[in-house]
Amino acid sequence: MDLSRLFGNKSQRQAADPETRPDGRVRLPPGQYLTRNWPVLSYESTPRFDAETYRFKVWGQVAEPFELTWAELQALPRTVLTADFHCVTTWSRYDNQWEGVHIREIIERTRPLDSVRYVVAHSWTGYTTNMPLADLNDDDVMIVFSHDNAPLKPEHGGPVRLIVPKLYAYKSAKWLSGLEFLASDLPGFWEVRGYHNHADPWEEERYW
Ligand SMILES: Nc1nc2c(c(=O)[nH]1)N[C@H]1C(S)=C(S)[C@@H](COP(=O)(O)O)O[C@H]1N2
Ligand SMILES: [Mo]
Repeated sequence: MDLSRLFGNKSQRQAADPETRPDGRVRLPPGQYLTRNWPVLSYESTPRFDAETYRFKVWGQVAEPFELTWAELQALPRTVLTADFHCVTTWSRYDNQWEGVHIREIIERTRPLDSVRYVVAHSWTGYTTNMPLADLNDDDVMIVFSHDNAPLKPEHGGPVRLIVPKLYAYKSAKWLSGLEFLASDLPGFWEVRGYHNHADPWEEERYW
């Protein structure tokens, strides 16, 4: 009898549901549960988007501050990436397929000065969220326009949001309008209201 058909062999199990990540951490961070649907969490109501007036701004302590129109932002090189998403309210959603502009496309163009340690992501609603430059400047961080092969829905931050998979999702600003590079830290919307300043899911950095 072929037991692997009953239980699956190890490599098949890992392919279907890997329990550890390449960095050795468990896939599901402590205290999280897995959901297959995608909850909406916004403090503000879903804003309208105007492609004519939209600008993506990059400023602060950078060699080249810049401003892109919607068409210019759309025209940057595109990347597709699959990543897990972890909300501080304890749901996690695996294998989200994101398409958009890799963060390094922005960082290479703006060239943060050596003094930069932090970045604030801004939404056109006024929402902000802060993180160390080192957490933003990572292989899996993107400015995305689509999710699982469909345009990003307005309530999920469409048509453009930030995705920082390795931190709790409040760092993934919806309705992204810009990035501000700073030498010192500037806590954002939730960070001044009791959410942890750093938000590493594997350290359960949820609240103060
Ligand atoms: N502009 C804005 N971005 C935001 C939020 C918000 O309230 N406003 N909520 C954050 C939080 S707490 C989470 S969990 C995720 C939720 O993203 P989703 O609604 O697409 O699931 O968006 C983050 N980005
Ligand atoms: Mo959240």
